[in-house]
Amino acid sequence: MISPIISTSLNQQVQLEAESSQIYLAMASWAEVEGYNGIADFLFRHSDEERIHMLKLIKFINERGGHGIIPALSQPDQKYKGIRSLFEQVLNHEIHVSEEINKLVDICLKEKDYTTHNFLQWYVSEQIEEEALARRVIDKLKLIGDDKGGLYLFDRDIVNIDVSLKSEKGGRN
Ligand code: OFO
Repeated sequence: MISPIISTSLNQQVQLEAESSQIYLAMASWAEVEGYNGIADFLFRHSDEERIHMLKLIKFINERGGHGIIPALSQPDQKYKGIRSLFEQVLNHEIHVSEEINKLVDICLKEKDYTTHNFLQWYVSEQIEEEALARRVIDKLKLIGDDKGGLYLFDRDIVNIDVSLKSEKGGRN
């Protein structure tokens, strides 16, 4: 059975994962409207992944005798200055998520909740991958600079960045 403090903290993370899903969904929709179909697909997939992260938390809280609370969500930005700044926003957001996961891990240790601590290790590894992926995308965009042709090819090939990271790491959820 999880303690009230663990339950509250996990539910805060449910909200953050749900907000992440919404943010990437808004980014995906913007990218699609702007004609970047490859980038849009990449972001739609990431939005789905964040929803899975949220569901995993809800199920865990409920299994451990708590109550997974479905949060109200704030509306994300609908417009973005450009592809590079969009991915810089992705990276900053993922860094923020990692910090919040680390705080949760810390709370588990203080509360001596080793079961939840163990459960959270999946999120710790996931965040390493998500940050690496965002950094990899930004590195490519730095190389491309203002070259429109380069951006066209990037939009076509972004699927491979995701796939190559997945195969290096042995699969992502
Ligand atoms: Fe990308 O954040 Fe979930 O864990």
